[in-house]
Amino acid sequence: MKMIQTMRWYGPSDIVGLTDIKQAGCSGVVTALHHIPVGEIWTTPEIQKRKQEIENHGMAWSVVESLPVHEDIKKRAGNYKIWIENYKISLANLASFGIKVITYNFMPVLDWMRTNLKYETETGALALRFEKSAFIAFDLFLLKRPNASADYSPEEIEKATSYYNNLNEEERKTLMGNCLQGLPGSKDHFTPEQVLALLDGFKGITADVLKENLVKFLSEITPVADQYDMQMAIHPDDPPYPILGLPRIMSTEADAQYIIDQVPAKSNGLCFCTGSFGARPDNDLPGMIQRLGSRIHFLHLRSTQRDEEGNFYEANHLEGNADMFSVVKEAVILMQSENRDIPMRPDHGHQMMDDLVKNPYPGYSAIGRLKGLAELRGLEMGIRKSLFE
Ligand code: DNO
Repeated sequence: MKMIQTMRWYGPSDIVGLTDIKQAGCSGVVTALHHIPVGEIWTTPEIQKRKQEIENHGMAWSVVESLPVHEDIKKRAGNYKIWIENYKISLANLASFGIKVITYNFMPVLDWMRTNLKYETETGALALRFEKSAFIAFDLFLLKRPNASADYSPEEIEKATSYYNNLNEEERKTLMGNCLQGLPGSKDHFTPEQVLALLDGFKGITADVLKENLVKFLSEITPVADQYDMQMAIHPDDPPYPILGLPRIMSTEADAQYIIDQVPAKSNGLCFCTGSFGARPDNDLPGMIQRLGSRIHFLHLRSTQRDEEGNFYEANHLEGNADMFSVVKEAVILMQSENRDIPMRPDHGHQMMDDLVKNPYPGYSAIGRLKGLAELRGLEMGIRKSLFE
């Protein structure tokens, strides 16, 4: 049994194309119909067209990432019933083409968050970084979220203030742009006004409410996913703790266990992202694979390097805080014991060499990801052969 090697492709506008992904040695592609507005139905002609494009390059559309969940569903407000019905139709449409692993997340308003998209590592390659003071400075002085200061300690505010005072105009603009990145796959940015309005819509949605709304959503869609033998894969929160006063509910092993216990449907499972879960020191990644194993439908392999203050950057795939040897070993044992292949993608990569003169989606460089994939693939082969051959 083997990890199915894939890379994410953002579709025709992605400067890292299908020929690149094929040359990287992938058999599968992870993509989404990013041009369809969140909530609308993914129609069969659109799915078929995308699938055909991938197959024309000799690969399979292995995983959808993401079939996004409309904000109304997270709040159970507005037209959420329509969006849920649409979601079910999109699932059935995807299943009719044999596309059955579906990634999504339940992070309100924003997807992943980084303060620096060009953090220089010691080799000169650029990595993504989350720096607490920078983020707090964004929240207090650029976004100007009402009452934001109540969320931080006086020391944190003092550090963020001096961080901000040391930035020049250009650096402030860059920080603002980094924090207001739009959804994955879009090169548009949110405006501060848009984000403030969206945040306002989540007033009164506590972590408990959001959790219950996720459980209700899963109870509604998993019968369809089960019927077509699909695998739902929730992506953990990134970073795995509350930001901008918004609740985050998929940050720990207990969070994952909770939704599995509440919705035991066979299709209900995880996108096990070692970068996101691994940004918290209390998440025991290899142990989580042992305990959540049968629910892991998709692997994102990446490692973060944390410091004591809660800052982190994305390290080389085999370095940083994630014990990638043990992670891959547990994944190999899991696949062998359950007699199944699990799709995997090297999550993100540094911007390096020729990537530096191009403008890839943040984290989705060609060479940096290829390096990560090559290292992970070698690690897997070594472990598999030493254990089973
Ligand atoms: C970032 C990604 C996330 C992920 C979504 C899944 O690079 O890992 O954007 O795709 O959260 O829904």
